[in-house]
Amino acid sequence: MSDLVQLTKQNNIAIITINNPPVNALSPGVPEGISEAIDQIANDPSVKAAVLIGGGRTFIAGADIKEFGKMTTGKPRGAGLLPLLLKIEDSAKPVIVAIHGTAFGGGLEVAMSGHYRVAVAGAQVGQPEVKLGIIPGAAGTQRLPRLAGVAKAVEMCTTGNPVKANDALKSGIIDKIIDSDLLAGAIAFANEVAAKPASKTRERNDKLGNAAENAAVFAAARETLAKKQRGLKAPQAAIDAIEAATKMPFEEGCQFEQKLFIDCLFSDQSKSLIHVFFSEREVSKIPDVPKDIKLIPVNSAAVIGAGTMGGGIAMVLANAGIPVSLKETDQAALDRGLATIKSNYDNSAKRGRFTPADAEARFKRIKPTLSYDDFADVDLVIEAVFEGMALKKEIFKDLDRICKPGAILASNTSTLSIDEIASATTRPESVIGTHFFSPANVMRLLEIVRGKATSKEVIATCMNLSKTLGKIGVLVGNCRGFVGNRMFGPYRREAQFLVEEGASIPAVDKALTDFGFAMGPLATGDLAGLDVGWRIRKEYRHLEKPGVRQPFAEDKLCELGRFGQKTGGGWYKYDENRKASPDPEVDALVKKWVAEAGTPQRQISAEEIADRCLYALVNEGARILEEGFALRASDIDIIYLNGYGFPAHRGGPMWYADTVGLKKVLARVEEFHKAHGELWEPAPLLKRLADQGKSFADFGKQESAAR
Ligand code: 3H9
Repeated sequence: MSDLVQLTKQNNIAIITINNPPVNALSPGVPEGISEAIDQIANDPSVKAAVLIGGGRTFIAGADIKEFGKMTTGKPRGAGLLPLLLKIEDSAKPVIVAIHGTAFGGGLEVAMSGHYRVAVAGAQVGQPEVKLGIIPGAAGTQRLPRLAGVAKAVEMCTTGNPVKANDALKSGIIDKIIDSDLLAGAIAFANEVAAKPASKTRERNDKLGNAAENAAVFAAARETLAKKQRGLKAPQAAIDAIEAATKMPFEEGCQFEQKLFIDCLFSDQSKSLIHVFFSEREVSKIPDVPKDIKLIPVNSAAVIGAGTMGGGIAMVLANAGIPVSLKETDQAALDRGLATIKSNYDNSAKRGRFTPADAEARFKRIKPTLSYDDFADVDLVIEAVFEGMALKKEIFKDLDRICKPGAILASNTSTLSIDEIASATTRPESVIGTHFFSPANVMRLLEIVRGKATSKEVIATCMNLSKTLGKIGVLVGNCRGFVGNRMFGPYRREAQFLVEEGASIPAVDKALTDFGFAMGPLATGDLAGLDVGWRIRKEYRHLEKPGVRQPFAEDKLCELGRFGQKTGGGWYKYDENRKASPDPEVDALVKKWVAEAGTPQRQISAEEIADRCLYALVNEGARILEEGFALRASDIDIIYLNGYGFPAHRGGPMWYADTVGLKKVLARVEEFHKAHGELWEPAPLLKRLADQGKSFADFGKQESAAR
């Protein structure tokens, strides 16, 4: 038998244990091993029943996702799962599936082919396939509604969200929760049921509902999808497959599911989402930082600045159980900051995110202060005052004097040089950038900026801390705007140019929302505040090359006090509920300004709008990658997916460029270069990879192989 699966016996109960660490995925060898074990059990008269269990930290967490890439490139390995599941279900001796950790995807599908399922209270079950752009491909859409009912199956298969053991028990997915040792409990359960007739899930039709009820469930689910998962293929297919379960015999339903599964698996959406899955795990691997490096314990923290960012960061720390001092320079600002935090917590409690007691406990972890008194002992300080180098240096000089040796001194700067900030201290090795995104307590991205001297311990601690804080930390280098904002500049620049060249404001935003962004670049500017970019542009005007075209309409809007949502108008006008509508006044102003500037006007297609904005991201991303400010193309993708609303099913800007093909991308960039001048100079890396027929992903691989 495959060494990934072991068959043992305890008296009359056979125990099939899967041992394929880390998550017992159904890699080649696992299904074969289970199949062989079932055969042996059938032939062993001393066995009355079998327990199927996972070794290590979990039951089967699903199919081996790495194998999907091989399937779509024509090299599938291993046996299909469907026959195995029929074999388990047809076993004359009942199979009791014992679940701990996660029974996800193919893992739940295996579990549902067993005759009974028992689980520890902490276990979770789920069909997360949609998160990978696919649907269950081993009869999950056919067996789950038979166990849990149609509505529950639709919910689980379209959202991909797991359910906890308690909920799984209530909905009929599992039969019992084992409070003691799982294996012992499962064996006891097996002894109880061994002599009883066991039912096969595929023959249980009592929960499949009636046509009228089901029609309402499917219609409601399709309506939700149209709103919340616009353009996504897999959730739609999941509903179709479950609908098939209610209308077709089991075998036909399985064939129908299989066809949809394959369609989804071969789609660009699935390839992109699988790329996202692995990229999210890759991002925490830093080639020159050893895995076992000693981390600095972070048991207490302080935040400087109680504004929007500082307050949000304090909440993030408090939410993770870390007590935090929040410092301001004057009482009024401190009170304002604290009031905002309090109201955020109250709202969370009202919406049921936390219990009132929990919200209170979190709030109490934040200690307001006007002095540096508590700073001598804290393990981590995050400075979050407004963007001004002189002020930041002054603060870091103070911190250097006050904080204990080894304390991590972090800045939340979004643009300024970490090295220059660190130069104000005598311990640049302890200084690092932790760039949160607004609102800090909501946005998942954390850019961790490595200075020239930042120590590996400090880097590793901050990467680890990002997980503790529920964030996804991405290590970036110290360049202006770091990775995210450095790329965002050209992206928004093109959006403005397009308006100045004749595209309507809603047309520019629509081209990007049609691509999948939650918001277009101009509406995003209005949300973040147009004055932010305006101030930065004014500060860095001296760095602009004379004679190189720059957008001007947004600056002129700012000069008129139109900063976006917060002033009731920016590119759009906003009502009291901040609902946007096009503003004819802005159209007239832009028309006047471009006429004065002599900017030629023309019709611009949605395709050109999207290409101009997206390839501006890609071209800058390529420079960043080549200059080494991002470790991998996939890290840039993670930044855009988690901080800038880039649609996950497109995989991120660099992956998207790879899917289009770098030759095509380069050709378009060269066209724009010819038409619009030197801002579109193709990045050398883009040119090189395109000429070599390679992708950004290939570049990442070469790099990591070299390290
Ligand atoms: C499916 O089942 C389709 C079916 O219908 C069948 C069709 C025929 N495969 O996340 P972690 C790796 S689709 C391969 O850091 P955690 C992961 O890359 C599948 N590898 O741990 C990482 O590797 P590394 C449906 C996998 O404790 C390591 O394991 N199932 C897989 O935070 C540890 O992972 C899913 O979508 C896999 N299936 O979380 C479940 N899973 O150390 C996906 C993990 O080299 N997985 N790895 O970076 C998860 O949600 C989480 O990994 C899990 C553990 C909750 C299980």
